[in-house]
Order: sequence, then structure tokens, then C-alpha cells
Amino acid sequence: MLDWVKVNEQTKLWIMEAGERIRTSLKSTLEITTKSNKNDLVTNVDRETEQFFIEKIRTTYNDHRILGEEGGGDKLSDVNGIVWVIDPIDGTMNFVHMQRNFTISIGIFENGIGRLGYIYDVIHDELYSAFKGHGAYFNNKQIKYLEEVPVERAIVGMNPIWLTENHRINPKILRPLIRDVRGTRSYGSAALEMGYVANGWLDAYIAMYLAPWDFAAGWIIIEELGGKATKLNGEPLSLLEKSSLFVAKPGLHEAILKNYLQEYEEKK
Ligand code: 2AM
Ligand code: CA
Repeated sequence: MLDWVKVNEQTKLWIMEAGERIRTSLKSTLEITTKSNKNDLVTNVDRETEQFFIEKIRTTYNDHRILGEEGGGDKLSDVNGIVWVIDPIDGTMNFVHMQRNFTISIGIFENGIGRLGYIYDVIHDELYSAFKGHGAYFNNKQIKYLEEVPVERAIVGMNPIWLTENHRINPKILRPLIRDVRGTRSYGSAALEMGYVANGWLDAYIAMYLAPWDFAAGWIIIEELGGKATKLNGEPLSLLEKSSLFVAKPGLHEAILKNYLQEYEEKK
């Protein structure tokens, strides 16, 4: 049987080591290239960091599988066994442009159930983590269960790009929500924004199209705190597909789904 306490301690050490390497890398020139489009950036540090984790995991747990953004892991068609879902740098555009507000995001799943989740804000040295059944933590201090908040007092993370050229959502669907909430924010890293929901700094987060490595860790952390993480139509998330994401505190999730998102249809 896998000793999850040991995996938890080990993974935190690896994340701290990787974070230190990333901070050091910022002193040298980054090699920046693009992937699916001219704004989808990747750097040598994204690839090197993913490789760092893959080598550690393969050496320590040779029967575990890895799903990683930069493709160094395994191709998965099921979620059986232990699966590590890794985004070496979530918020690469922030990494390149601001050198802050990016995270290492790692979720560890057993037969599709999230066991351990980590979101590490590298520059602020802030770790959000969860151990299923044992609580969620911010820098190793336990986070309180999420409390309900009404729509009119909610601050919601979202990225307005989806209301423009991408048309993944009809602006008419989001407009009433944007009008009724207290405020909206955009931080450019889905994992970080899920960490902010965990900490109560945001009340909800909406994204139109994310990959499993963007939300895997946050999903585990949010659920450990009694919050909800689903697609925008309320359906469950999957580690095997890209989808929209809707994360919110308990109560707020149900209220927004019922009153604002009824007309939303998920696009493939
Ligand atoms: P990334 O930095 O790891 O690519 C930015 O609002 C958020 O969306 C980040 O979490 C970013 O992750 C993610 N993102 C950017 N482009 C994406 C794409 N083509 N598919 C899925 N997620 C993407
Ligand atoms: Ca990434």
C-alpha cells in the first residue's frame, strides 16, 4: 500500500526544489516559443521543470503514470492506478511578462479520485495544498471550510477574452452575472485563481477552456474545503478532456448555476 503521508512530504520537498530552480532561472534569459497560437507560450523552464518532476516520479514510483502539459509524461486513455497531473508552470504568460503570479500545479489521483493537490506560487513562496480527508492548507496552516456567500457579495475570477474573439460563451449569458456580483478579477493563472478561492480571496472562478493540468490540483483542494469544481453546465470534470471550469464556494455554486448558467452549452 502506498504511504500517502510519505508521498505528501516527498512531493512538497520536490516542489520547493523546483521552485528554487525556477527562481534562479529568472536570472538568465528565457527561451520563449509558442504552441497552439501566438499567445500560447512555452519556455525552456516549463519543459525543464516538467522533466525534473518526471525524473523524480519515475525513479521513486515506477508504476505511477504522469499527465503533463509539456508532453513528457504518458498518453492516458483511462485514469486507473496512480496518476500525477502536472503543470510545471501555470500562467506561463505571467511568468514571461511579469515574472510573478505563476504556479507549479500538481494533482495526484488514485483511480480518478484526488488524493493530494498542490498549487505553489513560486515568487510569493506560498503553497496551497490538500490531503484528501485530512484538510487543505496554506503554507502548512489549515484552511477553514469555505463559507457560503450570496451572489451580490461575491468576487469572481474570470478572463474577458472569452467574451470577445473566441466566442466560447454568449456574452448575454455572463452579462447578468457580471452585473450582479460585487466584482470580477483576472489573474492569468487558473491554478492560482483556484488557490485564491480556497483561501477565500475569491468566491468563484470561471474559465471557458482549460486542460486537466490547469485544474487538477485546485479541484482536489477546493473539494477538500467543501467547495465545488465542475464544468460550467454543472457536469463533473474529467482528467481525460479539456473543458470549461466553474469553481465556487458551497451555495454560491448552486445559485450561479441555477440563476445565470441555465442557457450555457458546453462546446467540445
Ligand atoms: P498555462 O499558462 O499553463 O498555459 C490563463 O488564463 C490560464 O489559461 C492559465 O491557467 C493557462 O495555463 C490557461 N491556458 C492558456 N492557454 C490555454 C489553452 N490553449 N488550453 C488550456 N488552457 C490554457
Ligand atoms: Ca503550463
